[in-house]
Amino acid sequence: MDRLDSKQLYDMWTELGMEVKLHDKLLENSEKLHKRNYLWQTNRPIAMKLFDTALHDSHGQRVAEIVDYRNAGGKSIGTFCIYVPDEIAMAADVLNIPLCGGTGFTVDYADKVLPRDICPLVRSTFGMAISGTCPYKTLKDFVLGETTCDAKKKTWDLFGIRSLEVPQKKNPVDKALWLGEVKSFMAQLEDLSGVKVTAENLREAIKKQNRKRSILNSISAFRKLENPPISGLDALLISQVALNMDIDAFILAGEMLLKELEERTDKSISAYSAPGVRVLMAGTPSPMGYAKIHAAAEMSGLRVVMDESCTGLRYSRGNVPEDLQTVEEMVVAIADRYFDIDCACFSPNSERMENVRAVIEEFNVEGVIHNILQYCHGFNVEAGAQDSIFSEINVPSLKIVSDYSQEDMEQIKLRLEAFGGIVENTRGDR
Ligand code: BJ8
Repeated sequence: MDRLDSKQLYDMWTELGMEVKLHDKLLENSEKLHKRNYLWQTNRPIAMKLFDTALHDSHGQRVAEIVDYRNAGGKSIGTFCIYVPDEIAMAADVLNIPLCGGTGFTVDYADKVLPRDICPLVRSTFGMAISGTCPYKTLKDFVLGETTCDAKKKTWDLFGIRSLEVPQKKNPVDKALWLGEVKSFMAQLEDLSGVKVTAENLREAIKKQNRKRSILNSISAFRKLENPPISGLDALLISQVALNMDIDAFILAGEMLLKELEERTDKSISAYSAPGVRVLMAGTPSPMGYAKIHAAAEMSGLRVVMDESCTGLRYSRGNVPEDLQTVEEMVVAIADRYFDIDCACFSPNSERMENVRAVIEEFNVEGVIHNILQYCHGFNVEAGAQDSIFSEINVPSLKIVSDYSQEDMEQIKLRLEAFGGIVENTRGDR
């Protein structure tokens, strides 16, 4: 569709019942942060402009596309977690709109309804809905939560949101429960859209979602190089917008970027202008709008060579087999793929320990930053368990617990600079 001009965008937001003036301020704030966090980089791939635009469009042109889609009878749901199986939604012809908030701008609004001492991700998301600044508020047939952490579960209860039951353990009984949930999710979406999930449409959806994940993983593979042609910050931006962009547009943009990354590699063009310590970002997700810790790290001379969070490898790891024949076989394989996600809501969560250790080796990681959103107890406590593994292999780590405010940015940078020095000093011990 044609790009909307500012008057058309204004009209669209008004028709969607949004608080347009407040939303303008939110956009102003987001643009400022985008400039500060990303645009200081001097050697970005040209194709990153596509993802900058996607970020910008997430409150404008992308919304217009979804308005069009719904006006033509398309169905959509709002969700908050990477456990929601995208393949099933796509096969049932229902658009899944991830709604996790990454802006600190709306947190104060949520604080009128929710306790202040819960995770900023939940407060930001609900602050957007409550303040009239979420353009997707009326663009969905229903919202689906999930039973992961307590903050989310209880917030869904408060707002009367149905939840997908994500078990807390990984025993056979839990796996059977999860498969049942995935099947009931499928039936619910079929009812909503009137589209039956068949072996054909499900296989196509599997292939498309696999392609999207493979692109993300191929981009990540360039970060294994000694001089990565793409920064950790830009890789984060790509993961963030991947959740919001139209999947075909994402695949196209991703393929263009991959071509450019190959060319940059051939010509030894690095995203970084100076040598730097290679770090893994581990822990909680950094949803669109939040890049404070990644930016602070790379501004402090560190290189974020992998991110194991849900806005990183946890989202893209593992494809679904494409050669299965029946809907039942495919649904089981999809349920298995999502059941393998290593969120800290699981107890125990030994897969995550193994996965992180493997990433450290694969990406030649020299230090780990535990990037923990304040009040996310699961990831915060797990950071301690991981540290005992890291000390066995002499990989230093640093835990940063923070929120969406910007006040602590300079202090965090100082801590990260000092951490870089510690890692450099321990290089000989590994
Ligand atoms: S699979 S990490 S997207 S639940 S909201 S758990 S940060 S206290 S987002 Fe998540 Fe799914 Fe797990 Fe990933 Fe902690 Fe905050 Fe809870 Fe959070």
